[in-house]
Amino acid sequence: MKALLIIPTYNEIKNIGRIIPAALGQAPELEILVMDDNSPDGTAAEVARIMESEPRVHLISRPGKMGLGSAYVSGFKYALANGYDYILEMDADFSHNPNDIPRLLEAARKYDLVIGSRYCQGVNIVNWPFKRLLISYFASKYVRAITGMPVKDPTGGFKCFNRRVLEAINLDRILSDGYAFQIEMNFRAWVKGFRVHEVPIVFTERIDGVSKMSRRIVWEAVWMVWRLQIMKLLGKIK
Ligand SMILES: Nc1nc2c(ncn2[C@@H]2O[C@H](COP(=O)(O)OP(=O)(O)OP(=O)(O)O)[C@@H](O)[C@H]2O)c(=O)[nH]1
Ligand SMILES: [Mg+2]
Repeated sequence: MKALLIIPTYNEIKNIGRIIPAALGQAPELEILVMDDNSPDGTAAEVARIMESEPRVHLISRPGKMGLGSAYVSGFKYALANGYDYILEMDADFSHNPNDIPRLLEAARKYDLVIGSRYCQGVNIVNWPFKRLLISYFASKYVRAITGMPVKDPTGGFKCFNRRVLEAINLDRILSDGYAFQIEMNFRAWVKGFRVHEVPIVFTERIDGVSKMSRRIVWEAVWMVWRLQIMKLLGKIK
């Protein structure tokens, strides 16, 4: 069984050197692909240094900040081309706890898409301002109300795909980039009839490094769910 953990990075120099060993320690068969967008802080150089002694780490450097969604799409294509069976997503900033990786992989034996969920056992978020928590929580309700997709945490970025799912989805047709990207991947997998499952995780606000959250990313998600649902009704997503 080959598993690839994709970590997108933009200016994560304070986290990358710690998150890589923390993740590699979770499973002997796990490899890592860092998707870096030419971080000005030298994140890619740090990854290259780690790679000198760690063959389980891979790096793709893009010329500039091109967005989270397209970073994942490039990573997915790399994973498919290189024969990985399970493809995981995780942030670099320790918001996702690497210790949860084995539970995601375990569930991925039975399900096609496993989502680490902040909202499947109450609300599991540490250190978020109340306003941000409210937006995220009601966003998840909103997505469900519009699309009917039975996922409690549709915007989360800690998940594990079986390669079957990524093979079935036309990755060149993905429309969205920020939080909407996570929604869209879940939606397309669910519409195709794949088994989607959530496992509870605790999400912790980043301690080091700078957030790339923006209003644009939130608004993209607000209208994207309508676009996705309308495309489904028109038979353009099936
Ligand atoms: N390659 C690449 N990675 C990105 C880009 N934008 C964000 N990332 C990475 O994607 C992950 C999630 O981004 P964050 O900035 O943590 O976004 P967030 O979790 O919504 O917000 P905070 O945790 O508050 O910072 C982190 O590992 C980022 O470094 C991008 O344009 N390109
Ligand atoms: Mg984060």
